[in-house]
Amino acid sequence: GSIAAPNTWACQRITCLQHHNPKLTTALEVLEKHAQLRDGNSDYSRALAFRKASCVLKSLPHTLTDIHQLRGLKDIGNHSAQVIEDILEEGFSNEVEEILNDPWFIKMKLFSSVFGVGSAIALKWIERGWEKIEDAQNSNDITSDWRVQWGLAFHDDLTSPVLRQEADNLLEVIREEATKLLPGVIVEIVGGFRRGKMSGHDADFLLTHPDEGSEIGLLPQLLQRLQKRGFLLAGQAEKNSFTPGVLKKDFKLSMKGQLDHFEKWIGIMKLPKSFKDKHTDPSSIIMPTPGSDPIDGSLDYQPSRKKAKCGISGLSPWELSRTERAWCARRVDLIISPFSQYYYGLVGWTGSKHFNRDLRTYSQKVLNMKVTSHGLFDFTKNQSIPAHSEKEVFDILKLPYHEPWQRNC
Ligand code: 8DG
Ligand code: MN
Ligand code: MN
Repeated sequence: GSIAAPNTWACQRITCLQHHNPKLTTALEVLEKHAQLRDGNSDYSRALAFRKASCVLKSLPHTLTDIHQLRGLKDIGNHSAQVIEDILEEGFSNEVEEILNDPWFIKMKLFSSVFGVGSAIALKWIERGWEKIEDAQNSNDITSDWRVQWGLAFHDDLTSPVLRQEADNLLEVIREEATKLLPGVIVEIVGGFRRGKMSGHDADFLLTHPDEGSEIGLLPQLLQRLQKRGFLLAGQAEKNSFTPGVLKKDFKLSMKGQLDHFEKWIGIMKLPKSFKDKHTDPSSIIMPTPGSDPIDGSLDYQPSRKKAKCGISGLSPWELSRTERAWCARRVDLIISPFSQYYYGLVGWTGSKHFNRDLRTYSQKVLNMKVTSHGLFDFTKNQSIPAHSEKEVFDILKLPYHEPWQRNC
């Protein structure tokens, strides 16, 4: 018989990292990735359909054996159902196998694995006839985007998974430095690590302080301290662009993608290789030269040419990446939230991305509320509603509270 949908929305279901249908979800996520790369930013709908189906399978309490068990579930579209059926019956899906062997897909995946490269740039590189990362690395005519320059130079480092232990050690360093600047500061690991992942593509940290306003000015000072200790490789700070007016507009227009208005630093840090081991004492770490001060005294490092020299080492990103070094380049996001927005920010930056997306759609359609990383607006009551804990965010949204590790859809 069919399994009654336990709940209609992904944000109402429990979805853990470990589940009973990895073979099926891996296949569906290949199709999702393929759709993302093919349609770019212009059309999420195909990719979303595969993600929704994969998400249902992740929340099942057993291994699916018969497609009829999914009958009637709104999140299983025809295309996904067909693929699931093929795999259940044949052990594999032709469509998925073809994609995995498709040279275009393989190249698109490879190129979009570079920091700063999305499907549009990846496509351009393929059109130039490039096949390997080295083709882009060797070209002296590439985009001036600092992310792509560093992303290419440190591609090997940046595509090796960031370990939980590295994030934990970095958390200690950030907490230590931030607390010196602002006693009482709250620093949380967010993103995949907060959801219990053991590795990730970056480490995300959310900072706030209960005394609203005291967090202003923290980020530049924190970055300066991290730079002094040799942790910064390259990055870009963004100012807080939040105003109540902006929020109202966001509430009306539904914020585009994942973008929010928090002050943040998006960058690449140098983490000692010893951070991968348990027994480092992060508080004693000062990074060694060369390249310990590459940022030219400025917190934004955006070289305009590939051969741009950096800092006292005078090396280009590429040369720096080739030096004998005791550190690994790692993607890091630092986000600063005013305390009044913190719990919404915490839910938003914990994710998963699909959980957030589902949460927004659910809030809008079921509750006539708009939720973002900055707050929540109730259109029926025509007022915004503050939250003083993560649990309160769920309460306001009439959802059962789920721990971060249960939000892995
Ligand atoms: P991973 O790094 O382990 O691979 O996965 P992740 O930690 O879940 O993904 P992420 O790309 O690091 O994003 C972390 C969460 O932050 C994700 O759920 C989406 C959320 N998020 C926001 N605002 C923004 C934003 O402006 N940019 C990005 N990239 N993510 C945002 O709430
Ligand atoms: Mn992350
Ligand atoms: Mn991130």
